[in-house]
Amino acid sequence: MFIDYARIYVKAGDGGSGACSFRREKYVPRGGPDGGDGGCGGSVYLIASSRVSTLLDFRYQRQYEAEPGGSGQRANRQGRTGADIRIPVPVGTVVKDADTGELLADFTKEGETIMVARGGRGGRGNARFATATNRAPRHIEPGRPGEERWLVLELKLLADVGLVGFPNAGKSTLISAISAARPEIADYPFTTLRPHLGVVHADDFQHFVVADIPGLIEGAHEGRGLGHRFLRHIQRTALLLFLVDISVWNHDDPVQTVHTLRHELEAYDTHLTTKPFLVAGTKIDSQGDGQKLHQLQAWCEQHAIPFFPISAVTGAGLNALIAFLGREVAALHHPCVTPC
Ligand SMILES: Nc1nc2c(ncn2[C@@H]2O[C@H](COP(=O)(O)OP(=O)(O)OP(=O)(O)O)[C@@H](O)[C@H]2O)c(=O)[nH]1
Ligand SMILES: [Mg+2]
Repeated sequence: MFIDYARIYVKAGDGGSGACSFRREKYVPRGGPDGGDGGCGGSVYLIASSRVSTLLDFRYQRQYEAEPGGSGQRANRQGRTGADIRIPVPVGTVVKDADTGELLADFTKEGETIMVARGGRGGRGNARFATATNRAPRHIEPGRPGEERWLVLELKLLADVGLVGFPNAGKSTLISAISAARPEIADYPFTTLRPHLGVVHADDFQHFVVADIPGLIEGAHEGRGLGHRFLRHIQRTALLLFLVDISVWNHDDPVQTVHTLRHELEAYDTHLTTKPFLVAGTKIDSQGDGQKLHQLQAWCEQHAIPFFPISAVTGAGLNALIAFLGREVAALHHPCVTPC
């Protein structure tokens, strides 16, 4: 199951309390205070790991509590330090404080780590309170409580190009044709129920990552279809590729389709409509009289929007599309672009 949202509770360990004790040894009268300090409580960390790919684990475990520090001991011995907890989360996870909404982390690299709850400090033992005038203090400090809070974790896939289109537009067929990704493909709407990533080799030196997300429909922002749930996965892409089915079987107006898709993106996050985008007319092997293809192409030219007629089934137009995407992604200096 692909889970991309979770709420978890984290609690760091409380500090141990300081000890109240006096040295007692044979032949040493009035030995003086020797109560040690309490140990610090363990802290809670999140660490980005490529070994986990979804937030599924957080369905089963929602509470994470680190170990408390041990109490101080006699003979000036400090209490044991509580063990830390390190919770692995997928690379691409965004972490926020659930109450304040404050952004705590945006993990983009393997191994990145943040502390989300600091362990409480141990309290001081009575040995620390001895002064010239009070040589036998009985005062000690309790340990400080460990921090606790609720966190919201959101997984946002890291991709360079996001595929956006109505259900059945041919998004999954395209990503299967140009990468090793193998999402489900079928001629009914909402075949794809979770996002998929595919790596596309633009040439010998460059590759980029494409995200196939479940289809959008008009009214998605009101919860229709699968709603907006998956749009968070294209928020970080450098570029959007709109797929418009121009085959004879599809009766939607192609230009209106682009408007509807953009409208839905805007309703989710206005920033998405500021991203550079291009349009591909899909299924040109079945374009019939070509009327819709020409209509869409003319409209794109008029608005200076790059346009590519393609067929993911025959492979027509795919090389030109891949070359263009590769150049654009490289030009936008997206961090995902790396030499092969
Ligand atoms: N003839 C033809 N059929 C295509 C082409 N691309 C996709 N199809 C067909 O169109 C149907 C839908 O394709 P998908 O790739 O599953 O569409 P999708 O956009 O991923 O759909 P959802 O996952 O439901 O959003 C399938 O029956 C595909 O075989 C194409 O280039 N030519
Ligand atoms: Mg699909």
